[in-house]
Amino acid sequence: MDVIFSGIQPSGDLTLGNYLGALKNFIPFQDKAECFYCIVNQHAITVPQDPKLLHERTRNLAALYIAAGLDPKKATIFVQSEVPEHALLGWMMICSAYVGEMERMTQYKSKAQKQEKKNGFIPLGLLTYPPLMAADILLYQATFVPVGDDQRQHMEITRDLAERFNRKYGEVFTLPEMWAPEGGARVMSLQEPTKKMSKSDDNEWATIHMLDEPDVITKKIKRAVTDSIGHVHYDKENQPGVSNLMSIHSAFSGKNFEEIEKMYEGQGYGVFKKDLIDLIVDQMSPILSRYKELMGSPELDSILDEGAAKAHARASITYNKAIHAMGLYRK
Ligand code: AQP
Repeated sequence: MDVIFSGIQPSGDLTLGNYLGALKNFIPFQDKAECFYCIVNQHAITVPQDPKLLHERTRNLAALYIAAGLDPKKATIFVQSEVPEHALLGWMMICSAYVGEMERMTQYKSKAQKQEKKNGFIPLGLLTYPPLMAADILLYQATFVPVGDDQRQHMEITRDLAERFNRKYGEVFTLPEMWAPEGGARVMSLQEPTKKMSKSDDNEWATIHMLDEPDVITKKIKRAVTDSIGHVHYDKENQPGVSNLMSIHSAFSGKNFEEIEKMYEGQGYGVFKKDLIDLIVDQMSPILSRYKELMGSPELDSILDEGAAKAHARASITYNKAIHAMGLYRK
């Protein structure tokens, strides 16, 4: 049976990018594989976080996982810092990694630049993010990892680190495959469509959050950058804004780009944007209502307690194999 692992950082309010690139794709695996879905709070602290907010967002994200359709009876849902093997194996992975290959990671380069500009320093955790992510995945011997297209490079380094460890110390880890939605699904900023939509973007108009109320979604789509060409046409180079909106339409409507172009032939962007708003609101509203119900219920803590125990039981098996392979044990 396939084993699935994935996680999202509680580093801000989840965006449509996180939903379409990751969370939405977690759901179907529950019925055909053994699934581990983590709230990766130790990844979130690779940049400075407000402790109170981080605590709140960790619980909120768990509620959002469930509101979006994850079923704790089918999938193990847990918080990364509650399963110590993540940090323990993470350190072993750091010691197997090379500074040069970490410095080549594009996410490191862009986040490091942003942090240096914002705070005047680059947190070391940003550089060691990929080995921790490798540990997350390898602990569960995951066969598939559903992530957005932006995580491709991190998935490659995960495989490299696993292969390197296996070659040097013996076969301990399963080599995981990335699972990305068809077409790659990278949702771009609504204001700068050549940049990915990110939950830590300071421009509120750039991002649709999963928990935005319908009137907010309407305003944000209406304000989304397009162009003066005036045709609904997929051309990432010359019409990046419209192409991004078409990708979002396609993800919600299930229609391909040709079908969408035909639907709006001879019409301006107004009708297209209005339909897009309806599509997003129709699918996101039930999630918003379920989320509000869950936040007020005590159920959430027992789900996470149980999830941490199940994840720990599984992770400790791989961790023990890894420390024995590496000679990191006494008896
Ligand atoms: N714009 C996006 N399009 C498609 N997928 C995306 N993902 C993120 N943004 C997009 C996918 O969401 C999952 C969780 O991401 P994460 O929280 O681990 O970190 P991230 O990729 O760094 O996401 P953000 O929103 O950009 O967070 P911040 O701003 O905190 O860095 C991953 O599977 C990712 O591919």
